[in-house]
Amino acid sequence: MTESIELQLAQYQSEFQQFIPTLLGPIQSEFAITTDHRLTELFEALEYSCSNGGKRVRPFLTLATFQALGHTPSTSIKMVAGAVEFAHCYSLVHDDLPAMDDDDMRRGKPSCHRAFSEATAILVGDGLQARAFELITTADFSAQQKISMVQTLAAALGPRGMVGGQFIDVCSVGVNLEQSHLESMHRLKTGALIRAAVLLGAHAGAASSQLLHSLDQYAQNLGLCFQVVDDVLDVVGSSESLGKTQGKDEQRGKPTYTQLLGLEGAKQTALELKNNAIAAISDFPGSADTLRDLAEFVVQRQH
Ligand code: GRG
Repeated sequence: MTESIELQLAQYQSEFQQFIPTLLGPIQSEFAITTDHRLTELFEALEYSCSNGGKRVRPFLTLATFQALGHTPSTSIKMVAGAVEFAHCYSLVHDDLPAMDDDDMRRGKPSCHRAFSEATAILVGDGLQARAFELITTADFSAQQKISMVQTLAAALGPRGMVGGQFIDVCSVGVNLEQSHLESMHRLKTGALIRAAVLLGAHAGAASSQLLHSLDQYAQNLGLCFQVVDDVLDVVGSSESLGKTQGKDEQRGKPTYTQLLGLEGAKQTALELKNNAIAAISDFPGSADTLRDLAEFVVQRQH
């Protein structure tokens, strides 16, 4: 992994931070004759939930895929990338709720329902998800490209994607899952959105069906790799570096790769998945180097 991927990500993190007001849009809407001042708090909570602390891997993947296809980043692809991150932030806000993972910390600060209220956190999640789709529809791509992006993201977030994976996760506390079941849960819960991040970049970049297939293989391997590394970090990381409670999965009796394969087995699996991801785009030119570096980053990350 080149050192520059970390620098590139750091640069993108600060760029993303500055772009948040544009992504959220103004409080005023065509529906409100005058803006109710209470909406200010909702917007504060929305901004809080997508502000600093995130690695921004998913939107960066969208941009890197678009660039791998030979395009220069535009405001429109940045809006699509923002949509991907908003969908991710929604999932984190809802995942932290008492009825889900019940976590008080996220990205090194109190989780949304702790900083505001449970009702606000539910609405923030719903609001971020809706805004994600609005961002895609207002970006400057063809109608067909936007339909493909909306379909891809909706499928990734829905019952056959992240929500389905989360449901299996919630039902699996204290259950010993076989590896194949653990894998399909993670492919849905975490993998589906990472896959969508890449596929949205591919649709925006008008990838041919052959390139789309290679990028999809890359994304599926990377998505699963990301969650295997997450399981490893839940064991070896610290709450400080993770920005959330370490050891939570084990505490709650959740099935994980480390529990199933041991720490070394899980690390080995992550490496194999990373290698498969990179192999899937071996025919791509140098413009895909950022995607290769990102795969290395995912497996070597410390938080
Ligand atoms: C619909 C009520 C309701 C709930 C749905 C959507 C959902 C609950 C749960 C999503 C599942 C989830 C949160 C998976 C975790 C994926 C994961 C590994 C998150 C951490 O991602 P990072 O490391 O985080 O990229 P940062 O903070 O860097 O963005």
